[in-house]
Amino acid sequence: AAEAVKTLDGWYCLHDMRTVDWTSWKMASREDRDEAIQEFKQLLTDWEEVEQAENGSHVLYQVLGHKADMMFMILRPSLNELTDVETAFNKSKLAEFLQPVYSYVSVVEMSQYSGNASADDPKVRDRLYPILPKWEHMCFYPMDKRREGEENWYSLSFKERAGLLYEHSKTGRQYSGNVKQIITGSFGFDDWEWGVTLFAHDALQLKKLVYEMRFDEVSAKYGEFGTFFVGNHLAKDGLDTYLHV
Ligand code: 76R
Repeated sequence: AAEAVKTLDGWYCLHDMRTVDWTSWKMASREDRDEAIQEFKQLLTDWEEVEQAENGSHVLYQVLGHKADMMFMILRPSLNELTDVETAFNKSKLAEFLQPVYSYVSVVEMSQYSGNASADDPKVRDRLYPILPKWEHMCFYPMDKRREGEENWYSLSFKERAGLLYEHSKTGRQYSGNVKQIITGSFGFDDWEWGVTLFAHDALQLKKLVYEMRFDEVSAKYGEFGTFFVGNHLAKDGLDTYLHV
């Protein structure tokens, strides 16, 4: 067998997509809507405190298209804490007006193809336990590495895979400062092998990076992709406007 790469793993991650049931939201009384918004803001304030204490992080984006309306990405030190966040949110009043449409469970991952990064290195810690950027745009999609006939990532040698990922990282680094990527591993946790989360100030940078990477051998030959979600940052103080009917 080819040798599996060692990984460093950080915070656990939940991507949670919901659509808003605008019909029942409009039918609710003004008091009920206000109460739902206030309670949700309090939940976000609680999560902000967790983030300030560097015990996790979260972001909320407003999704375009019919796949979802809201996209949460939440990071916590354990699956248990992640479940607690999910459950608290599900019990909230706002959640009564939201339909869960997609979710993805994974853990922040750094693969160790080039040298041995140490989890004690502050730079490595920032990668494994990231405070998520609140940039204007976010994109999420899950992916696999193909295993079909001659094109089987899992039968390539360590050296071949490391070489292909080195080429991949050269493309990626050209977007440094414009796109921030977080790779999360989901072997054993969810339906695909990795989650890809990208943040950008300019939405076009997301398209350009993903397009350019399609030509890197690792993506061209071995990449298989799931559903894409793209959205705009939704800050706590933008919620009243977003939910105003
Ligand atoms: O960790 C590192 O930064 C070292 C280099 C690196 C690795 C090992 C790296 C850099 N990636 C690595 C691993 Mn990546 N990445 C993706 C996608 O759409 C596609 O074609 C693929 C989705 C994007 C957009 C992206 C971006 N990368 C991985 C792995 C794990 C492979 C394994 O372990 O087998 C996957 C699935 C994956 C997928 N990658 C970068 C980027 C960017 C922008 C960089 C440069 C980061 C920087 O140095 O600033």
